Amino acid sequence: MSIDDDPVTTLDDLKTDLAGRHKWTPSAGASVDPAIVDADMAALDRDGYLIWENLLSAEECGQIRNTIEPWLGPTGRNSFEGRRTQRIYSVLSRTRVCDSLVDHPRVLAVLDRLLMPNYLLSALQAINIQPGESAQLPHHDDGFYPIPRPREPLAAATIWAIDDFTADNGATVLYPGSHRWGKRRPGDDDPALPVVMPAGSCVLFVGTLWHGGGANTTERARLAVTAQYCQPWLRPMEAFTLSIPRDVARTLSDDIKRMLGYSIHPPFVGAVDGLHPLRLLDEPR
Ligand SMILES: O=C(O)CCC(=O)C(=O)O
Repeated sequence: MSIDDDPVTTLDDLKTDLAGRHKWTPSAGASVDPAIVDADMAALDRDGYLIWENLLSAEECGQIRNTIEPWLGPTGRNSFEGRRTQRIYSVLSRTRVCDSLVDHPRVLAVLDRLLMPNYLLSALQAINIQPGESAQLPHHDDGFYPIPRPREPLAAATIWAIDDFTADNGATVLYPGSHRWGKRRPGDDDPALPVVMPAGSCVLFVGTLWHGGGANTTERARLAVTAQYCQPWLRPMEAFTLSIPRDVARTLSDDIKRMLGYSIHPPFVGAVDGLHPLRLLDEPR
């Protein structure tokens, strides 16, 4: 074959994976029964969110709490972060205890269909809403990207309840169906749904769904962990390739490595020196 036998005449001709050594592989989501994923996708399309109850055991929630609680300190810098809300950013660079939330097969099975291959982890944060906190400003998570609505979601979020979520302790409040709205914002007449779910459960919603943290009128804090994901051609909220040393990255699951940015949106987005970024992890330490 001559070097002239492979002409590229349109951008579509460049959509294939150029990687030789590091070919794309299916995610852990491939282990989930496609009929189950079909049902999840139907709920997501209709409502903009879906809830999975009791994915984590009480022991797993306890382990996450014990790891995170000692780090809880200052409260938010504005009312969006929450003046009575404690946030731990970049959880992935601090502990391995939440990895199994980030690459949970049920989550990845949905993301595999919702987003383009090699979607990225955009944030991994713990959010502890303390007593007396008021409701957060409603927002949609991909609203930080300046692309007008209505449109397909550019991102998706999971919020994992580490405490029981109740209607009065700060459970996330969703506006069902609002993922289809155009420019408008939620008003007083729009039905708002507090995501009441037991500890260990997870709500996943698309980046176009309006939502916010709820008011906490109880005497106890509400702890959650949120993992957020975005299209592979967007800039994630947290710069994980800068915050996670390569020695740590080498120890992570293939799915998490891919979601941190050790992957490519073909043909070149995310490349390092023209090559696949996973080569950085192959190099001698
Ligand atoms: O903590 C929650 O329930 C939601 C928080 C949230 O949506 C955010 O901070 O962007």
